[in-house]
Amino acid sequence: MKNKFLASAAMAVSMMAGSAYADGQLNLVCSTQQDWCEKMVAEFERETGIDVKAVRKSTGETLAQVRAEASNPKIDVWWGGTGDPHLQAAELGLSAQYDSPELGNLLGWASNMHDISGGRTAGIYAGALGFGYNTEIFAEKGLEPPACWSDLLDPSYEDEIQMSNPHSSGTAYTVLATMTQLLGEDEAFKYLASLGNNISSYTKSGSAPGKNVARGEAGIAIGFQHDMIKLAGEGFPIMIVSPCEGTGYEVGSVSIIEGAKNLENAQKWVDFALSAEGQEIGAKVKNYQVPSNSGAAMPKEAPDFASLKLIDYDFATYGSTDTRTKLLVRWDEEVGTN
Ligand code: S7P
Repeated sequence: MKNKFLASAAMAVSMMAGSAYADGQLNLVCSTQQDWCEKMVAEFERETGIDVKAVRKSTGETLAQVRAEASNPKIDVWWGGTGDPHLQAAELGLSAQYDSPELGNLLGWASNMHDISGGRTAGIYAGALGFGYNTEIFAEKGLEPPACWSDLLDPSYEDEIQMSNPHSSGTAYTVLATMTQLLGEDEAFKYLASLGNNISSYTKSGSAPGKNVARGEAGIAIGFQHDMIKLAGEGFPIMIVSPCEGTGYEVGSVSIIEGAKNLENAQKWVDFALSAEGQEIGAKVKNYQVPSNSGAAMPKEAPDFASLKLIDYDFATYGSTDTRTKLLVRWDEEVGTN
């Protein structure tokens, strides 16, 4: 792998000498945590000599930018973030088809994203939804820890819960899609509207509720378990719960943007992001998603998917424009944000 990137770097440098300066650049949007984005960029730049301009944005926000810039894309590659908006980008022709040589090394749930998107995205990691509660706040207020999605409706949790906004956040859209798959659409919206009584804030980013709960600004966060495991590992008083009814999960994905100005460099990024070496960078900065490359080491802190009660998440349906649009419109009409 390393030699391949070194060879690519040499090629990029020689092309830069004789042609466009853009051959040595890459414009990246990361929808992962900032620390993972920075470390990936540093390693990729070191391996390839390509100069990466990176910015971190939530998943829904990135999809909105990619849609707005369709006729003149500013982003070359979109790395990370929940798979549904990547699938929607693929369906809308906003991402480019690419068959990385690493595809054969991916686990089935990750290559499935490539298959259902017509080759326009691929899975890089998986993460399961759950909740985290602040053990100090719970002890102080004498609250009972939640075990199930249904427990979150308990009036004792009034204004104690935070989740993100499904328009900006892929995490919250995964919650919306998960509840729809668990309860059926009408019941899911009844549930989410009741849950709204206990929500103190709908944040823009999916990882913000966990961070706020860790700092004692709220009692319960709904989000990805790996984000809250990281906070617990850093010493914050947060306990992670996997809901008793079962839970949904994401397949974090990577997509090259259609019309990317630095296409070859974008392909090199995808190869790196799908490689075992590239995926092992996450755990070095305490990001504990499950890697999609079968050769990548599993972080020991990652939730054990085999022991979780996971729903059979229907990515083709919940990543489609029709379903995503319908659920988000219904969210605005029946839940909204406060
Ligand atoms: O923090 C990592 C992570 O949980 O964030 C991604 C998320 O979609 C991006 O945040 P938004 O919810 O704000 O869109 C996940 O893919 C990833 O596991």
